[in-house]
Amino acid sequence: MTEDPTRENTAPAGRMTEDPEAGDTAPPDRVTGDRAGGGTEFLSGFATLVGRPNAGKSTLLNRILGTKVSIVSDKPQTTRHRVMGVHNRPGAQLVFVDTPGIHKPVSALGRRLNTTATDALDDIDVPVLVVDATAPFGTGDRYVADRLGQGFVVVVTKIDRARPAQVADQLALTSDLPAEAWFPVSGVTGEGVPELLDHLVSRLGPGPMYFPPDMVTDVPEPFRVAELVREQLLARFRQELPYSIATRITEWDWPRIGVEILVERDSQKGMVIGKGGLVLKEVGTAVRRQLPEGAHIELRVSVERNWQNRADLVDRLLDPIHDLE
Ligand SMILES: Nc1nc2c(ncn2[C@@H]2O[C@H](COP(=O)(O)OP(=O)(O)OP(=O)(O)O)[C@@H](O)[C@H]2O)c(=O)[nH]1
Ligand SMILES: [Mg+2]
Repeated sequence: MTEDPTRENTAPAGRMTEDPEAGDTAPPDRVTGDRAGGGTEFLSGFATLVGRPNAGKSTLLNRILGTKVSIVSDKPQTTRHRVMGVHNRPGAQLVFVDTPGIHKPVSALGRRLNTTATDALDDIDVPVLVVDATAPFGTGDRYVADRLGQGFVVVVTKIDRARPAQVADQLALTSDLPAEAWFPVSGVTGEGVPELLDHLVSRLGPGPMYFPPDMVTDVPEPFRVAELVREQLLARFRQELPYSIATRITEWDWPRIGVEILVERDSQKGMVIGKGGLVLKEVGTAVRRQLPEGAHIELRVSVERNWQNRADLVDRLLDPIHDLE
């Protein structure tokens, strides 16, 4: 680590639901770390996954953690928040931060996603540039790389799907970047992930245990459920509809969970409901399967016209548990 990870502002905001522009968010509670045996200092730090939309950041994070904390889809701009995931080792804690893909924005929503991603790079120990092995390294990737300073890590992912020559090309195309290490990996098979983790852990400096050892993510459960609903919808629709969808929790009284799905037009509302409510039914079933037994999910669809172009609404709608607070 190049910087002192114990300083107060090292930790990104403790809750990813807070306004990323607020700047005064509190770090996660710190738990005094058990010192590793023999008086060795506890090691900790943050690694932020950044890259173009769809590069494979969230898939990689889920693979590292062995559990789904960040939703995934084949549509760009799936991740809309900063999501933290914790990797613990004896005597060390490495906190990963997943971010929205950085892109050329065409809406207030897109601008907000970029801000969330670039803010997450402040005070981070190791930025990890995630590059898709199956999409040529281009100006979009270089734009992200230019924001990272020096000493970052390049991860070329999806190697299970790329030809060896494609992987070699990506490594060659990124070789002039001021990075410290390069790792070909697959977020699907896990190939290359242990080597990446060993490297990141080796770069940790002395620091506190930011999260208790049994805490895998900072994502609150209601937030996760809203995201799981959005993930199911992303899997079912193409073109512009995925960008028009926001989800929010309207009731959280286990086992009763109310989720509102927001779209931008009446025609989209019909599509999301489906013939005879079929789409909603399938979405509810698929989400319920990922929750503890007994969950009762009620889905409702509303229209919030043109919300992704209205900065005031974007701020509110991007916080799926806004109404619970
Ligand atoms: N075959 C293969 N597919 C992958 C791999 N990593 C990601 N994918 C697929 O690539 C698509 C995008 O993955 P995500 O993890 O959502 O990408 P992301 O970078 O988080 O995307 P945004 O959140 O939109 O920025 C999904 O369809 C994934 O299943 C991989 O290692 N191998
Ligand atoms: Mg993502």
